[in-house]
Amino acid sequence: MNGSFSYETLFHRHPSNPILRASQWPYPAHTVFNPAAARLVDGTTLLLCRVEDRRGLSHLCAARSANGIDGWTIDKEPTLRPDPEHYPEELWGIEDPRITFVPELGKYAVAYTAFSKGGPGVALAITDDFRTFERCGLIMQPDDKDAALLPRRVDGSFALVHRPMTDSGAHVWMSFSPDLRNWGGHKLILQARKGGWWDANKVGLSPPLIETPGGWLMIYHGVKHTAGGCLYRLGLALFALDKPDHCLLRGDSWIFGPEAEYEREGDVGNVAFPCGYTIGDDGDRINLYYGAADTSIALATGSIRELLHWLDRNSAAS
Ligand code: BMA
Repeated sequence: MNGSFSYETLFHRHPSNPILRASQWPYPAHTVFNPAAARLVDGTTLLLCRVEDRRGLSHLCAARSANGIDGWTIDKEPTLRPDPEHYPEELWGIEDPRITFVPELGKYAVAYTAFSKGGPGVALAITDDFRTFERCGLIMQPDDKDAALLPRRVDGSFALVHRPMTDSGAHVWMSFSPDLRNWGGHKLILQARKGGWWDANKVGLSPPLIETPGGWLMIYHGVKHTAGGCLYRLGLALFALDKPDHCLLRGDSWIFGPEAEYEREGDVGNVAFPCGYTIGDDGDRINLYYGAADTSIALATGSIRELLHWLDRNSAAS
């Protein structure tokens, strides 16, 4: 390393960050963070935001914008509330959604964390308008979170990326289902590293997988435990297109981490936690929406081509 050495910047923070805060909400909200994202047919950017109230419990609320940056129209009331009467697993709220458009259904699948008495598990709901939702209930029992569906079947089965917590740590798994309700064929697809690594002990999917000609690109978060608390940062991995449970490449360094003041300070400092992205008309620009310090919502943009190029040059084949 010489004095001119510097790391590449793959994601650029938007100058108007944070782009959404609780103070903009049309009803009382403590914090807004960890949003799922989708680009609707008319080009509107929809964010399904996690909103925490002053009981400490979360629900989901949709915000829509023509340019994905400002001019947000926020639902006047919670869009998807926990429904513990019918779904007891939602007793302590619903959190961290991820949206996948599934052409076969002609609908969006929203995977989210349901916070039950038994811990956090993965729930799934289907919608075509983000106004009414058909719940599938809990599809992965606690402790499990950080889940997203793939947009199409793999060898005849739907595929779900998720992150169960086990005695050996928190690693990323893929499971398969014929009907979105019964799940099996579980495969460990990305393991947390050990020791001093930035992604030691705990990794999880961040936004849903990104389909590229070279494979499924995964942006994942790694959690480093330090004397000063946890650090949430992002890394890259690539999985085979026809075998998405097979990891082709994994980057060594993190590519994005908490640096800006709004990521460093908040309810949970040192957290940059994306749950969604949109892709620009050129098919390359990626708009990454993330929760900053569990307090507000921020945007960073990058190029899928550059992410893949970086991964080619900065990974050990897995
Ligand atoms: C993770 C998730 C996220 C949260 C992060 C930092 O385990 O629960 O919702 O943003 O911790 O607090």
